[in-house]
Amino acid sequence: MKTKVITTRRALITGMASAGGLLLAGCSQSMPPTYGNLLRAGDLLTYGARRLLLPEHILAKEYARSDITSIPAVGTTDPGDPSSSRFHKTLGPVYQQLREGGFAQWRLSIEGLVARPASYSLEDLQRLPARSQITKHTCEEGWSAIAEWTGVPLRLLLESAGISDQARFVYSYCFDGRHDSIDMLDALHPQTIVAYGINGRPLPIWHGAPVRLRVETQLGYKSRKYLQRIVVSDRYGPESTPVERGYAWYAGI
Ligand SMILES: Nc1nc2c(c(=O)[nH]1)N[C@H]1C(S)=C(S)[C@@H](COP(=O)(O)O)O[C@H]1N2
Ligand SMILES: [Mo]
Repeated sequence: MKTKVITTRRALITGMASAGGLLLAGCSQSMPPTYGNLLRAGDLLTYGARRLLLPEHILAKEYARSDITSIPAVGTTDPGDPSSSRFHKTLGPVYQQLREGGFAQWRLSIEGLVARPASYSLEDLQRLPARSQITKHTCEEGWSAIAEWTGVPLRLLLESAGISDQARFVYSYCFDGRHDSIDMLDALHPQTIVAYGINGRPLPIWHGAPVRLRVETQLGYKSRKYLQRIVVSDRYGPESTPVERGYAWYAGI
């Protein structure tokens, strides 16, 4: 009996996946890179539906200042704390040093498939045209919070570096080793920013200092804190993404 249920469920999932596949036939841009992994069948449905049915750069709702709520800090709250289980053995000590120097030595590099690799200090980023947005952060664990985020559109950094035609993904490497990636559509989305401010103040350590990503089109865990490097690539990656920890790669909302 048990086997039958599993078989039916599996058939259903496979069926859904192939119906999705049919729907998206010839439209490889609508396939999430995790396609083919049964456990990730949900990625296909949300990713495919979003990429097919919604206009390319639909904006996430923005709120008024009076809607701002308190926001907890979760996941890594200090990548420079050697007593934390999240302390990364090579990146942790680097972060610790950068933090002690007030992040004056910190640089964000833009690398990979770009014509002009670049490296920005916090001050460099703060001199570029900024965008502020009051948005709702929705965590997969069931809470949400509204805050104002200020930073540089990732698009601006990518375009000034000159993205190659082959570029498909943008990787974010973080000081706690929790790396991730988004596709070009989300990377170039006007609300995807490299944020250095929250509610008009510099980003505190627990919210991702000195800068974090804000990816307003997806669940909170895609808004990676403690950015170190941004790498443009033609293939899915990098190592140590949420997929390896059991989360969906695409978490559209
Ligand atoms: N580098 C890194 N980024 C991260 C996390 C993390 O542990 N490490 N946690 C994620 C999760 S699950 C959420 S909900 C948000 C939390 O951001 P906050 O702590 O500023 O509220 O950050 C996301 N980005
Ligand atoms: Mo989260």
